[in-house]
Amino acid sequence: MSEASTKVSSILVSQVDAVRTITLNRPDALNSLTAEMLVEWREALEQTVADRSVRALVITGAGRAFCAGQDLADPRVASRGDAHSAPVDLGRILEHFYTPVVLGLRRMPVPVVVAVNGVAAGAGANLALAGDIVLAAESASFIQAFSKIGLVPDSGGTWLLPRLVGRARALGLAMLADKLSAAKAEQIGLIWQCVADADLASQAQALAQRLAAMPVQALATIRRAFDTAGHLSLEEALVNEATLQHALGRAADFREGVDAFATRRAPRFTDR
Ligand code: T3D
Repeated sequence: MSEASTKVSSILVSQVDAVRTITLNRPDALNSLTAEMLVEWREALEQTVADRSVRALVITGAGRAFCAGQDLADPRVASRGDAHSAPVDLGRILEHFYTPVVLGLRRMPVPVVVAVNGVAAGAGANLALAGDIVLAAESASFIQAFSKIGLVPDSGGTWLLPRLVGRARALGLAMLADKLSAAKAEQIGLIWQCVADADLASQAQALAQRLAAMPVQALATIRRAFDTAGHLSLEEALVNEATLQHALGRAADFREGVDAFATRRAPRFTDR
């Protein structure tokens, strides 16, 4: 008699109307990241880019955690700390497995809502913060766990944290690696909003549905303009804004938005 085995994917993908949801799905390991999971996450992001029916993306976690960062028990991507075993090249691991996910989120042509349902630690915290609008349940928390194991914040942390909360707070978070509550994360501007646990999923979905009905090409361009402006002078930023506005001003969504305003009707945006 043959035994049927069902492979449970570490990444779940679902869709309601134009809102796709990617759920990190290794709840027994606090959704900590294995090589296989990072590849599946990257593939799910690539499929989202290719599917023009998607106009907003939600990222969340299954179970009690959002993501505990790198799976420290996965020998393919984590050194066991054994002095006699050959060290794993963490730089290579980051470039190969993590960077495509960070850039995939940051270059997504539609807005990205992250619903942080529980603890987000290490790379799990910084992948959450790579989203455009980050909601967190009251019971969720953020930990820049890297310094506890002798590493620097990765997955974009060194770039993101000072931009989000300023150098003083970024250094405090990264060096001390203390657990930051969702309420405090909202208070210091690390995330958009802390919401009641019971409301997280519905609020994230409602927000994503609202964004999906907006001119998403413009929303993705806003993200890109903010990311770019960080290293531009005011003069250069003004040039960049003119370039972006030049392109958006020729897009169908701009005509639709202005016409809808003038004729007092609800707009129907289609660009992506
Ligand atoms: O390739 C590379 O290594 C480079 C990339 C690095 C990127 C990184 O993300 S480095 C940072 C890695 N993450 C961490 O250091 C976080 C480690 N985990 C924790 O600090 C805590 O577990 C949490 C704060 C996340 C949660 O605490 P708590 O008290 O709610 O749960 P717990 O009891 O500590 O953990 C529950 C189980 O999950 C436990 O297993 P057990 O005892 O039930 O069998 C624990 O070992 C496991 N677990 C938690 N985090 C990880 C993990 N297993 C593997 N990897 C983890 N990251």
